[in-house]
Amino acid sequence: MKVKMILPALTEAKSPYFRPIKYSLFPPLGLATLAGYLHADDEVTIQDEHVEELNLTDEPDLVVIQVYITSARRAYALADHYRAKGAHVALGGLHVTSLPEEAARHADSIFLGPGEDIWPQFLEDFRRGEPRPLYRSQVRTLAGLPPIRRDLLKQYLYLVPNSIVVSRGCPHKCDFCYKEAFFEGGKGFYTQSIDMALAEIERLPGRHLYFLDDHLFGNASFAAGLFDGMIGMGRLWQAAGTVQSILRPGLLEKAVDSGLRSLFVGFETLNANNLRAQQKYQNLNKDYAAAIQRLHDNGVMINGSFVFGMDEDDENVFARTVDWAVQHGIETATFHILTPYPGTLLYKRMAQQGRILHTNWDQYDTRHVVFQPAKLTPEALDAGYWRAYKEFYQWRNILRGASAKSNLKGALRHVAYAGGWKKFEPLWDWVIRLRQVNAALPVLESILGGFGEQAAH
Ligand code: B12
Ligand code: SF4
Repeated sequence: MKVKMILPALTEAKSPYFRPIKYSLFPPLGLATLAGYLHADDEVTIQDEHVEELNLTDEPDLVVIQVYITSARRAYALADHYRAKGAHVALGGLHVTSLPEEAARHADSIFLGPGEDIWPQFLEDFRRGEPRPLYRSQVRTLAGLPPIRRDLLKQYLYLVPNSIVVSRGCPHKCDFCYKEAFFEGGKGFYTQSIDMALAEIERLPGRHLYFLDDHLFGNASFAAGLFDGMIGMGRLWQAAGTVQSILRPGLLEKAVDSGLRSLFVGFETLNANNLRAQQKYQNLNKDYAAAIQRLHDNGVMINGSFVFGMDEDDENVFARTVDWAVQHGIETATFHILTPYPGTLLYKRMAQQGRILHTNWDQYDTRHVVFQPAKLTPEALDAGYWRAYKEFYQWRNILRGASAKSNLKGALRHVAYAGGWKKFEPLWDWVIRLRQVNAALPVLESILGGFGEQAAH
């Protein structure tokens, strides 16, 4: 059987919003996971439109497309193309789960929720000639997951080929998050066994790892066991975690001992009423400054995530947030415009209040205003968002952030990481065009490793 798996690029691929370095970070791990269930004699290709031109002249029997909200329009065009050629088209992923009726118009089979139970079931039906139009995930487990087909990924096209996921979902329920919609009807948070996760890590070459788990620290005993098992492996790794988990005594230290060097932290907002409204209770009354201090004392750099446009946000929120982040020496920041993804509680609330401005999914990318803010105009929110990025990454502020570090090595690392990510984008574009992005991995490893120095802890 000939199987073609596609990760379409967001529809704005040719627009100024397409940042080659951002989209050359991680290979399509979800598709490689699904490919693990195919037979050894199936002919399989995975194509990722973020990093390569798609070949659309082939004649596969089965086409599998992963659909995100911002790539939905492109995904549907590709689906229509292959259906016209007679292929069976399977659509799955977050957007299909949120809006199954929309996706079903372009597919022979649609898949709701994670793929580990429904995908093998579909493959059996398909091989028997009896595929169903709809599969809905119910059994949530990562036990017995076949090895991920990393051999099908063009690793050299990515800065971070070693991305890894050892859990699914998250124990929390923030109302703007995709998570509740995607995991509806079953468990919303579950992990692999520690042994299985360690075996997967052992299989990955080199030093650097990036855990893409929503909340790697979400199950403290799993995380502690994992980190204990990784001590001595010589890894350098990055991941995402919550303020709450950073403050938990002991866990962060284990993570650092096993190679944690940079953490994406969802601060989201500095306003407690916003946190309450978004049901982000795990951040409420948590000492953000203490969490930052703990990370920095342990030699861990921070990518702070902030969301603009919540109901308490007014014209002051942008400058206040940037100033706070710089003052606390946060190395890199990711700003988002609040985005009500369909299927989320936030979307329902906004729709009930008549505040959804349009449903052009191309613009649901956290860089466009798609709803009516409470204390700002859409134009002011848009302008403030871009201003925040510009100001945070001004050299003046990068240097000010670096000066918050207690030693020269820390300050240099701050400048190299923040500057390397945002200030050298034309250089990144050039490296990507030469298809040499993976060659920059040793530079990233050197910065993460504190230029060869162990973390302070
Ligand atoms: C890595 C990542 C990226 C990477 C790479 C994406 C990739 N290679 O898959 C990059 C940097 C390119 C990226 C870009 C963007 N991302 Co992103 N990204 C992620 C992240 C952190 C991890 C994805 C991942 O690898 N998961 C692990 C694998 C194993 O799971 P999976 O991919 O979901 O696949 C499973 C299921 O979805 C399902 N499945 C998927 N497809 C199919 C198909 C079939 C047929 C079947 C049966 C099953 C199935 O089965 C798989 C196994 O269970 C997620 C957060 C998350 N937890 O998912 C955000 C996330 C997907 N990104 C998001 C967003 C908003 C974006 C951007 C718009 C950001 C931006 N402003 O540019 C762009 C849009 C990209 C696009 N093409 O449109 C949102 C998506 C919201 C939505 N409703 O679609 C998420 C959920 C983050 C968030 N919490 O808001 N992203
Ligand atoms: S903590 Fe993060 S991943 Fe978990 S529900 Fe909230 S936003 Fe989603």
